[in-house]
Amino acid sequence: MVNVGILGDVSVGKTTILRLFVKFIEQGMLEKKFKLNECSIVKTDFSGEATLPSKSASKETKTIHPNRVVFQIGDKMHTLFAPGGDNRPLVRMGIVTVSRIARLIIAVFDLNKDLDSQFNFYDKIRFIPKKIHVALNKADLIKDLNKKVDDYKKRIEKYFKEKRKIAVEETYVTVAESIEGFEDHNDKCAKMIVTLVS
Ligand SMILES: Nc1nc2c(ncn2[C@@H]2O[C@H](COP(=O)(O)OP(=O)(O)OP(=O)(O)O)[C@@H](O)[C@H]2O)c(=O)[nH]1
Ligand SMILES: [Mg+2]
Repeated sequence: MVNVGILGDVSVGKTTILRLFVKFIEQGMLEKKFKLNECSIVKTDFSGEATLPSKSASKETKTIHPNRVVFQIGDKMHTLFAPGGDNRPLVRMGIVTVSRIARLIIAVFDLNKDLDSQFNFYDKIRFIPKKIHVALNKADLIKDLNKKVDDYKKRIEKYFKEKRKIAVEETYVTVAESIEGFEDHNDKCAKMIVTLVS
């Protein structure tokens, strides 16, 4: 049983990563693509998702209470937790809880957003395991992807090493949203989770 915490600043795509993974399992894609034993969803909880009052017409939702997906590969059960990234006290409670109960952490970054504001999110979390994994998400929105990935990867590793004494074990470049032409990056996103729990 592995608990995986998916953390990151607001709107980087944590909930979308969870939904993509659920879709992969429900459509039998995990077994097919990664030659795994039988995979199944045990339980999902997306009830902490809410459309917040906002001035814009956007229908985008935010995670208030952590989303949770319990799944099984073969006879092993695992749980993914994705708290919201917002700064509201109620949302922050979820972040603190998840950062303490998860043995494995995926720190998700939005490649299309400035890095310093995203580091700010981690500055506020006291406890993070000494080794983490990084997902650079929204790769579909970036033109010169290799250059951007190199730059973000270096700066993220430096931030965690120097400021937090945390080692980045692996960096994955992902697209969590189902977007035509980026199926390979969807696969990488699902593979990241499979690799972590294996
Ligand atoms: N283009 C693109 N959009 C994405 C990707 N992943 C997520 N999004 C979009 O980004 C927005 C925020 O996604 P969420 O999954 O709700 O982000 P979150 O990190 O869970 O947000 P909070 O829980 O509120 O912190 C949504 O409009 C998603 O459709 C991606 O890989 N590419
Ligand atoms: Mg969310």
